[in-house]
Amino acid sequence: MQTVGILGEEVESLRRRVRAADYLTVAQLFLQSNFLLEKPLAFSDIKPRLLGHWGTCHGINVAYANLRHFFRDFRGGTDLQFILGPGHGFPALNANLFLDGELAKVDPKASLSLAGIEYLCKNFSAPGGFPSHASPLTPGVIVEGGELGYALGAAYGASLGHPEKTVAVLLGDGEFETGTTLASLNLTKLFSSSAESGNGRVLPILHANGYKISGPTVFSRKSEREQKEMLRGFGFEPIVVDTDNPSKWQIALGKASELPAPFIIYKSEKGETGPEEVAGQKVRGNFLSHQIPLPLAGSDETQLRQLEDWLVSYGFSELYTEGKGFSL
Ligand SMILES: Cc1ncc(C[n+]2csc(CCOP(=O)(O)OP(=O)(O)O)c2C)c(N)n1
Repeated sequence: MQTVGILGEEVESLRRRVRAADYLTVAQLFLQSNFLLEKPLAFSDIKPRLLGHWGTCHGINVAYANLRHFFRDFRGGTDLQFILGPGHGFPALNANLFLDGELAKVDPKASLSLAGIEYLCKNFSAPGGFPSHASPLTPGVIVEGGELGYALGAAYGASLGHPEKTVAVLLGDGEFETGTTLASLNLTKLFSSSAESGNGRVLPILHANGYKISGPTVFSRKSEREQKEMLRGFGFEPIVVDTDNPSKWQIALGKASELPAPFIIYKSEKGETGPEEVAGQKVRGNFLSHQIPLPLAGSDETQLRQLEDWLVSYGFSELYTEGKGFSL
């Protein structure tokens, strides 16, 4: 088996990258001004209409950062294509495309500067701006965000005839209840990624955060043994990662790269790194984190301060300095 040695500084850099993406995700959801928190957050800094999805976003940022590190830095630029099933987690994808400079290639206003951060945040989920979900306007997108179900099938399709490519596809455990996704599991029986096949590799990652919009998911209520047996029955070789720890992620990606039909199950808490409890209700680790976890941030002092604490927790001022840029 291939072992992946990951240095302390790589771990630190991955953590910084995820913190930056998380901060920019939350800022897109809530802020219309005061993007660097230069003064205490005020009601006037909050967008008048809060529209977007938080619960899935930290997991997207973790998966994206680790895939990027493994394939680009460790694997020397292997051709990686990333497909996001839960396209409602678009602020996370948008944050990553922004940090990678991919957004600025098609939209120069999204530069890696305060003006670019303002542009990103103000225009998220705003009329004429970035849609709330992944859309055809998103650089590189081949699966839109609005309708769950097609990501896994699209991933197999994208790898056909591209032996150089690995297609990593992040699926939601709610998405995993759609007929389309479940039927697509049969593709392991129709698809080969052997050297002779001329196809690339597909790496499904199931983001099992336990909840969909308004309740628990079926997959995450199965025992781990049942989960693995289900996937083995379809021809996959499951690997479980139950943390956002970069070392464990890099090891899991190393293992996956050695298997013919790997399938990563990523167990997380829905809304991880966000508020634990809002107005007396459990939000983190619950479906209440699915969309906007602090819906009254623009009018309720307690929620506004919770938002401020949440944003401050990422330590963005250590990651970005105006004039110097990002240090990730
Ligand atoms: C086919 C389809 N049915 C329903 C919806 C509405 N919907 C949007 S997000 C969501 C929950 C998705 O849950 P999951 O896939 O687990 O994603 P996550 O928890 O990571 O947000 C649902 C049901 C949809 N977008 N597409």
